[in-house]
Amino acid sequence: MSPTKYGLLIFVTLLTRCNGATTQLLHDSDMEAPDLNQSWKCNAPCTLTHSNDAHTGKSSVLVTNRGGFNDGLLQTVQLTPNGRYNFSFYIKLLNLTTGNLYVLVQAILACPHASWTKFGVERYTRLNQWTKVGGVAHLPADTRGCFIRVQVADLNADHVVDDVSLVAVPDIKDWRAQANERIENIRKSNITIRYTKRSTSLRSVALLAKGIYRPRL
Ligand SMILES: *[C@@H]1O[C@H](CO)[C@@H](O)[C@H](O)[C@H]1NC(C)=O
Ligand SMILES: *[C@@H]1O[C@H](CO)[C@@H](O)[C@H](O)[C@H]1NC(C)=O
Ligand SMILES: *[C@@H]1O[C@H](CO)[C@@H](O)[C@H](O)[C@H]1NC(C)=O
Ligand SMILES: *[C@@H]1O[C@H](CO)[C@@H](O)[C@H](O)[C@H]1NC(C)=O
Ligand SMILES: [Ca+2]
Repeated sequence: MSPTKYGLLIFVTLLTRCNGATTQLLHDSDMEAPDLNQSWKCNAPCTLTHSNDAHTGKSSVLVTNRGGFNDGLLQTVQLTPNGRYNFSFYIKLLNLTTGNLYVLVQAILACPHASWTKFGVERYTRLNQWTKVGGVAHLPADTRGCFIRVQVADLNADHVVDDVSLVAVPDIKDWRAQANERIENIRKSNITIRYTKRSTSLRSVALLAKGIYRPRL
């Protein structure tokens, strides 16, 4: 590496650090490391291999031969009890059980001493397109032995996964103040309601006006 490039790398690294709160907690989160098996594991039977069908970079992980509904890609993690985290990944389904058009995909944290934490659910994940699954969730009080998991509800749905991310999200301490401010702003601003035949329920329109309800487009 040239000195200039090296300097730039340090600069970018420092910049990322100073920006804070975005430290990636997963190992090999982009599936580019030569030895996939060092960071990623299967929950019970399944086979993990590199695929060049990548979301970013050169490779992703191909998950095949899954032995059960809950089996699939996992990585063990050490997290703060009751913490707030963002867990997400990109998935592309390569096949489905014949007759199925879509499948439920979930971003889950499983801890042996607590119930599952759901970070994201994509009920209608379709074939052959990269789909992002995940979001922010609160952790249980006991986070010993937890692992993040990519859960695909069709046993025959082989898939590739890339750009898995787990980061801590700071707690919003003054949430009440922020909520009040938001309510004030909504109350004082003019509202434009566009009524179409598709907005069937008056309740939806009312919630839409309040900025609470967002229609699925
Ligand atoms: C990882 O393990 C799988 C078996 O689960 C094997 O097929 C694959 O070659 C291994 N990959 C590496 C890089 O060792
Ligand atoms: C969670 O992280 C993903 C990946 O970095 C990002 O795209 C997404 O916007 C984040 N979600 C929230 C709610 O912060
Ligand atoms: C999914 O595709 C893989 C290879 O691409 C194949 O081995 C497997 O049998 C297929 N499964 C189904 C249910 O079609
Ligand atoms: C709301 O609409 C009224 C009437 O058109 C206008 O006088 C007022 O300035 C608007 N207020 C805002 C905050 O845009
Ligand atoms: Ca990648």
